[in-house]
Amino acid sequence: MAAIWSMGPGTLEVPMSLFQKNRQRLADKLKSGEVVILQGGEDISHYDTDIHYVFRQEAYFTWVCGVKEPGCYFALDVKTKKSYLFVPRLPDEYEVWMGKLLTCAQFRKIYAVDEVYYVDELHTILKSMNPDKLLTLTGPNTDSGLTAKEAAFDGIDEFNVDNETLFPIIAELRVFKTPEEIEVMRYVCKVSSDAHKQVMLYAKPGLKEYQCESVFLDHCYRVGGCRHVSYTCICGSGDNAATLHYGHAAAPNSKTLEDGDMCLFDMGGNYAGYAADITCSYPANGKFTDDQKLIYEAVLNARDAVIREAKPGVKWTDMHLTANRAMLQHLKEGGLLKGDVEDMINHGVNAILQPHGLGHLIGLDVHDVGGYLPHCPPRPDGPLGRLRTARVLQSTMLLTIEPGCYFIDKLLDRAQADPKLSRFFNWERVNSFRGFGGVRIEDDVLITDDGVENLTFVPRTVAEIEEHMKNGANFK
Ligand SMILES: [Mn+2]
Repeated sequence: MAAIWSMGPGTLEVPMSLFQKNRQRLADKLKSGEVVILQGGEDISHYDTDIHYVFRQEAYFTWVCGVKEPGCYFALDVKTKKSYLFVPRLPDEYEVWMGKLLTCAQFRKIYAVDEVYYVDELHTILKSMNPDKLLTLTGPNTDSGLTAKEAAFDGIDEFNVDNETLFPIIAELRVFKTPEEIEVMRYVCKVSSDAHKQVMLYAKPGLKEYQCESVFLDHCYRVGGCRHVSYTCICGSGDNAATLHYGHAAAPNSKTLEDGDMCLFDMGGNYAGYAADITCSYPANGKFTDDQKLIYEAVLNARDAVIREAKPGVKWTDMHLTANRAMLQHLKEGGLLKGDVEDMINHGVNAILQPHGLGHLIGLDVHDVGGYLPHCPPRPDGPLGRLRTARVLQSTMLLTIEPGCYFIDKLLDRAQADPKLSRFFNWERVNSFRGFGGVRIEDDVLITDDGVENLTFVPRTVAEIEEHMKNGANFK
């Protein structure tokens, strides 16, 4: 029987052939005589205690083998195309506290790798392969500024180690999703979309933001088998919706939803390591005011413009500006802005109202790798430097499209004080939106041969949202 992983009936069965294919794609890019060695994630304890964070596997490690346990290594011999998993040799006592110890043969079957050994055999087995080069993985994560942790083990200095070849190759491969990976992304986006729809039905004035968060977590886990979400849920209502990374320790989604608030809920489930990242914005009471509708539809126009125009060959930086133009035009028609839209962009009005980039690559990391690899367009100077990639779109890339419009006091004050920016705003109108918060609309989309496939299925128009919040209890 083909090896699969799932969280049980009703959840997606992920075939281990997904990871076999990734290994094949990797081997095809490397030379005979090279052996890849990756080190998986380790269990991390809460400070000095014996309590651990729920383990999350490192994403490159997941990409090559899908292994869920901590403390492992993985090797791929390019000459033979054979895959090797190395698991920790755990003491008998483990069985008393943690359950049955799996044998190497069992691991081999579960993960459909060619051979399994214990980590203490790693050095000997690698020696027996007699590689010309041992390829380790290290390189910059251009979103976090951190560095991928290179494999290390006793005796590695006896090998000819090359830590430069692998990183750009494997990061580039991760940018392009296989049909098997796209199936997992479809699933996790559907589960996350349904969870957002449940929150939308539940939300009402008087509830806490974290109560809405808990409905999302419940649906993702109970119905979709997603033990993790991809990032800390951002559940801002009212003015909190203008805090881009709300929901952190000092602002833990703890405000009460008020009648008249907009909600901006940015949440995504995670299944088999694959991330969703979806944002819905709607009135807490289920009915848009004219002002809420104006801002919402400005952002929706931006999203629609990108969905219309995104396709292979198009630059992501151009899509960002397409979104900005559509939004600024709508705000101008709504009386918040004045002047020429191109002029506004040249002076940075777009970055006052939407300080972040249009979106990002998504996959095994929510801000997925490959945004600025050496062969790609470099990070632009100036305001476009905020974008997480400046790449040209290609088929089978997966990205988020997430335009937004926020009323952030600090940025509005800056614009008001700067004559070059100030002249584009109708301040009487704009100042009446201070405290409004903001709107973001975020979809996860696949670039196809001639456009995009949207993997997100939530009510998006004003009419759809109002209908769902009023009558959506039996949604499918
Ligand atoms: Mn996002």
